Amino acid sequence: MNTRKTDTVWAEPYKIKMVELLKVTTLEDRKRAIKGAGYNTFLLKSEDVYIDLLTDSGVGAMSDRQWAGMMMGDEAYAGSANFYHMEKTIQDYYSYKHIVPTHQGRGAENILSQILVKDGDYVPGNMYFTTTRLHQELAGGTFIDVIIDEAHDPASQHPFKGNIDFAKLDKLVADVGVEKIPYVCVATCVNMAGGQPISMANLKELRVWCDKHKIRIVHDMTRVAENAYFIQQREEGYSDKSIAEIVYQLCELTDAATMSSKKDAMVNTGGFLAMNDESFYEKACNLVVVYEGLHTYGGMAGRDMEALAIGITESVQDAHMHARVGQVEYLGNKLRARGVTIVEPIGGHAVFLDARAILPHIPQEQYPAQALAAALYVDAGIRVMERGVVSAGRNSETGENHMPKLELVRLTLPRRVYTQAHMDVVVESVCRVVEQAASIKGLNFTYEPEYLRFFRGRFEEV
Ligand code: PM9
Repeated sequence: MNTRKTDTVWAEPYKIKMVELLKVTTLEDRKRAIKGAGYNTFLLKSEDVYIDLLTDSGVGAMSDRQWAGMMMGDEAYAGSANFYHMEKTIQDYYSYKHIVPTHQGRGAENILSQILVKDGDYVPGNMYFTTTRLHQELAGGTFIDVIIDEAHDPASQHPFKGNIDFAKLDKLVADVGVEKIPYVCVATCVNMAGGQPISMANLKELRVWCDKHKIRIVHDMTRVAENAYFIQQREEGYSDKSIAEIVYQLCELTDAATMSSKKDAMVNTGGFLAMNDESFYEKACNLVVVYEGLHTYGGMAGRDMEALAIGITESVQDAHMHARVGQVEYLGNKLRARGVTIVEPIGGHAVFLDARAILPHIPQEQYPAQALAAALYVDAGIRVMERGVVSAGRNSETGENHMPKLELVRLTLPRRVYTQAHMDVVVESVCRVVEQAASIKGLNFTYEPEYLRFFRGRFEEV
């Protein structure tokens, strides 16, 4: 089945074979749970959650084919048959020649940064991602944001908010020189911008720019298929191309990639570093055995590599992606129609609430998005995630808080997991919380971890 711009119906191209029962909690239970979790939704127990929209990472529903593949796991220490199947699938669908498996995306980021980033380097990218930037910094680099300004404006309707601003790249070259720029990091469907795509035209222009300056392009391809869907729907000249063709073209324009397969590719764990360059591959093989495992498993079980190979083929099906993004749009459109301020346009993996607009009485120093995420959990047991000043962390040199323009709460949809009725429950709960927004209080840290503080930080009400 093929889907094109004109199709408005996005019914799921699958039926449900097994279900997982949910626990319903009381308001008192939830108040107790969020206080015990220090107002951090990452510290809640999953059994206390009704609808879990914390993340789309590792929480998708695998297909019967993927589960069948799990039974074909070849758990040999070296040379597992599943590795070769996965390697061939990545080469065929994503174009990269060499593949180094890792336990998840940040494993690939660690190896990449250790090989390519030197002390004093600058790594430009289309907006930061938490783990990606940290690995660049730990390797001695400094992240430089070169995304277009529209990406920092939640109300902007720009169809490709993930685009690179070449004036910002040129300025960086003029300021520090090309020798201090090991690569440009390009994410497809930029997570922290609200799941916003980069256009093919912008990536082609980047290819020309990077060839001119002899700088590599490293692709964070965690949500490449969602990006391809938006290109098919929005960009001139792509409406007749399949998602699979667009995904391949996007990857072909880049030199290397890091992948967290827990998202697009619908497996519970896994990732990889991929590249075309032989000597880079040799260095990555040297490091993967230190940090992850042998180069033919890199921290993944054989069965997980098999499920990943199958998941990649399912992730690029047009009907799958139409239903996937269709469900996110269903939720976003309903919230917008009820007057809730969300990031525009609606993204690929999540609907993002604009916490600044919803809680104007809470200053950014009191973590409005963190407070809104906690309040949403208390209302109906729906778990979401802060994506604002807490996630942004501190400047590694000055120790000052990064103060991002985007102060957001992310309602992230796991793939193939929840129904339209669940989305309706979410809409009702968000609207209730927004109506009572004036009663939500700001937060202060009571414990702030050194790295990636949003995962384990604890708070109290102001
Ligand atoms: N993303 C997410 O929920 C899970 C961890 S942060 C809460 O959005 C990108 C664009 C990601 C990403 C993870 C990683 C790291 C890299 N790039 O989590 O290590 O969205 O597999 O991947 C999360 P791993």
